[in-house]
Amino acid sequence: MPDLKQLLTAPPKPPIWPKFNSPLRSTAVTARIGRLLGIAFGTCFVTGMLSHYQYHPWTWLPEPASPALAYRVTQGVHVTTGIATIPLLLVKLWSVYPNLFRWPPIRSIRHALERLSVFVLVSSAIVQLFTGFFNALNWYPWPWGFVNVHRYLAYVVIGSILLHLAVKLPDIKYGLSAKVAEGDVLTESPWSDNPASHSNAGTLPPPEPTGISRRGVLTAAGAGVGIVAVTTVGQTLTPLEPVGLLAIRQSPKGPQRVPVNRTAQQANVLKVAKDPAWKLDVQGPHPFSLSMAEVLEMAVHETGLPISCVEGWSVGATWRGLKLIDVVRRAGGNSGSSVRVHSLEKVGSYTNSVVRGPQVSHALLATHLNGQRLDIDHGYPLRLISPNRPGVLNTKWLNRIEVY
Ligand code: HEM
Ligand SMILES: Nc1nc2c(c(=O)[nH]1)N[C@H]1C(S)=C(S)[C@@H](COP(=O)(O)O)O[C@H]1N2
Ligand SMILES: [Mo]
Repeated sequence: MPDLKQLLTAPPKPPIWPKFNSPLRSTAVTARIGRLLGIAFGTCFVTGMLSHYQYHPWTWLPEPASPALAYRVTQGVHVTTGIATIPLLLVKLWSVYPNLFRWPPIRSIRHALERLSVFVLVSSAIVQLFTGFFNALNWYPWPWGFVNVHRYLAYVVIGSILLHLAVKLPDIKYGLSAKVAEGDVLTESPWSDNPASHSNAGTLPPPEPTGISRRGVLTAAGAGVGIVAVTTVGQTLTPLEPVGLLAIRQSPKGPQRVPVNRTAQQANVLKVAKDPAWKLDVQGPHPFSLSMAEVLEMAVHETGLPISCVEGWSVGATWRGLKLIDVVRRAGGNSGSSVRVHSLEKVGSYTNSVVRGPQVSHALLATHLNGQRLDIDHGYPLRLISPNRPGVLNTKWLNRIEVY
């Protein structure tokens, strides 16, 4: 491979060039933070793919109905680990950013490619974490749709992490085996052209720490992550609600102690949902319809199920209503049928959803929430609620059901 260094003999270093002498930065510190970061990104990736699957389950493998809390747990873990990863990423970048200032900036084609892969990794990770964070805070000013970009970026992030691990393996091995208080320090000493040999490993005496120690850096990073996690997870782990500073949507903040994703007014259903002539139309081999009085008469089944929003908040609640499977059977279907429930809401992505597989036998058409007739914002007069189902698929303001 032609060597760039031979082509352009290293230009002189600019007269003003930053110096980095902090003994706090070292391969041992970076490798430990990197290990945590890898675990966090891996967890985000796996739980994110689960969320994607539950949003769009395969026909041949419909989502299971149990454990009922699974989506609450996996999506809560996704958003909490994701947000808690932000301080960790910042510390990781702090620990390595002097590498940006090594001279000359590019030494060979191989080195240039390695720099490019680091650039892709860092930029995709930053965009992923920050857009995810703001989306979970319900503030999304970017012009591109969140879900698809977030998923494709996830492939880029995970791919570039794997490449990064492969390239840095020797450094990682060295860093994890070195004691935090000892080991090399990241200085201005020349970076080896050969990434397989560690730059400073063992060539420098351990520096005398000044002020905060390397252990202190790791402890501070851990504390930062812990504080962010604890103040976020309150949006899904009810006992931590009181400290949920970053958890903007919590159960006390909506009617009947459940947050509201979109109100009846926003969905433009205020009038139709209150229409006294409302009825539930059921289509299938034997179509029929139920009046409000008939629906309420059948609404004797009670169950405890959470609303688990894809955006990370969730809250447990008690629901009363009629069993979907009873309606399906009366229409001539059975537990193997598929069902599409339709909302009075007519535009947007919430107008209907499909129930399939085990959920058909477990879903409830709810009329009551936490002991009261459904609030208009929670889907009055009738809404779907099903175990282990993303909140977004628990359609509100139902008026029609198709059994097929
Ligand atoms: C601050 C960090 C993060 C936050 C707050 C966050 C938040 C979210 C939210 C709210 C969703 C649901 C989107 C929806 O269906 O409306 C989601 C889905 C997802 N997330 Fe994240 N995320 C973060 C980081 C990550 C990371 C680091 C990865 C992977 C490396 C990742 C991978 C995914 C995937 C694959 C999905 C499924 C997308 C789909 O349904 O097609 N996320 N995330
Ligand atoms: N018709 C309709 N159904 C809907 C929505 C909606 O906007 N319109 N929001 C969904 C989302 S994203 C969630 S998280 C839950 C929230 O239910 P809640 O508002 O009763 O808490 O309802 C789901 N069902
Ligand atoms: Mo949601």
